[in-house]
Amino acid sequence: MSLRKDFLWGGATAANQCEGGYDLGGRGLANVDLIPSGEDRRAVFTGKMKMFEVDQEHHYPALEGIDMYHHYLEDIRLFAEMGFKTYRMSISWSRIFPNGDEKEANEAGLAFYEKIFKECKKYNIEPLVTLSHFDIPMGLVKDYGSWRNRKVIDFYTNYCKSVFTRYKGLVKYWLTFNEINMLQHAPFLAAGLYFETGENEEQVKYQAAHHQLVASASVTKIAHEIDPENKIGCMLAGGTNYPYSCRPEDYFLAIQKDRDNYFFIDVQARGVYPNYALKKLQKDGIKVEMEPEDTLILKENTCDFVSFSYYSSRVVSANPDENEETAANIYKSIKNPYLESSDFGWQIDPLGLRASLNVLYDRYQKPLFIVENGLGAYDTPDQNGKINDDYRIEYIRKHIEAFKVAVEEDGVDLLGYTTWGCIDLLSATKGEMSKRYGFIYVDKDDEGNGTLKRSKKKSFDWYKKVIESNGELL
Ligand code: BGP
Repeated sequence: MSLRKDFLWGGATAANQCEGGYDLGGRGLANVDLIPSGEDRRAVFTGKMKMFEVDQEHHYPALEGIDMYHHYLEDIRLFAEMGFKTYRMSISWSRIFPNGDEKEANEAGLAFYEKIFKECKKYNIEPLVTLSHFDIPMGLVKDYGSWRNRKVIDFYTNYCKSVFTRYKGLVKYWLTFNEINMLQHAPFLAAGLYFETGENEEQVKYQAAHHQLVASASVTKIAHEIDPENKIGCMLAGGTNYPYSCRPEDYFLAIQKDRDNYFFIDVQARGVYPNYALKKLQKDGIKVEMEPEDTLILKENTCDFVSFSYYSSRVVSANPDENEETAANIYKSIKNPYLESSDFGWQIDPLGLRASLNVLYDRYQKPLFIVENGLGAYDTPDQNGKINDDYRIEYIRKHIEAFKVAVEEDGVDLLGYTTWGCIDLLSATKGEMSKRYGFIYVDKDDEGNGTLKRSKKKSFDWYKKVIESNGELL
């Protein structure tokens, strides 16, 4: 078995990290607009610090992004030149429903994405659209407490119904929530949740998670009704947990940590709360309020495919002395002595991608889609202004080799691969430009200065050949 003939090669972005135009076309403010760069960033995205308005003291990088709002024609043309078969992007919810609770969608917002999807179609690029990539209208955060409130299910459903209807025939691949398990680690970023002092955070998070899970299943049903061609995916922040040693305690802790992440996907892909989760909630005294119809909605509307991001594996240890930590996406991991790290301390583990594909396929038996993978690095132009990013080529090449073996030797069913940040964009963890992932360089720095000019890096031509040869020329 080799890669499918129609394997979906491409790249991925998210509105809040590249779009900008935050107050144009009638768009309302979103949670992600209000996450500043700098010292306060982590406190805000974990929900410990409340920020409800744009103020003078902070720099909010998402307000401008890389101004794709005005550059999308040029950007999509460059993606087409690389031969993209798919382009993963997200719709900014508050562009369609500025406050979140309106009855009617904002026409200017709908028209904006229609132009993007039509542009993709022109080049035979299949859009893969995330309905909520770390975003929710601030109106729903302020007036309803975000996903802790059951009413938000209806607002999200209404939003999804509007876009499924409007883009019927233009879009068929959808993801309901980006990295849904990030709700546990970055609740304001992932779900617009903030906490009052003394509040039981776990209780709030699991209640909000339940609402997202029901919302995800409900819109899966609607998407299929509107167009049976629609394919709806769930999306996991992936990366298996390795035990630090072969001590049974370490191995069991790794199982438990994996379950914290798989919980969401277990519900979305299998349609029921797993026993381990029900027992954990009971043990921790968490009471999730559910309506009688929820069980059936979840059961009858599981996802069509399982997508995930993969940057690295993680390590856990039951021994508190073994705790030399390293950055690994939004939450940390113990350092793995067998792996090298990126400029930002994220450990590099291509075999871990093959492992994740196997674990996920064994667990769910659904088609998989790698929707984020890539190397965030500092790029320095040479004397001619060119970025020779051999390190990025090397990283991506090794990960492609790993997923090809998972398909060819292990029999995993893989729909496609979209590298993260195919064009340089803002980092989610840092809110800065200098952590770059792209095949396309964007002239902009961490303070927001630059011409926004786009230029091709060395990896641009390399990835083009990879796609042309369906992964044979690496
Ligand atoms: C994932 C997010 C992306 C992206 C990526 C890389 O968690 O889904 O939005 O940003 O991580 O993270 P960073 O940008 O911090 O390097």
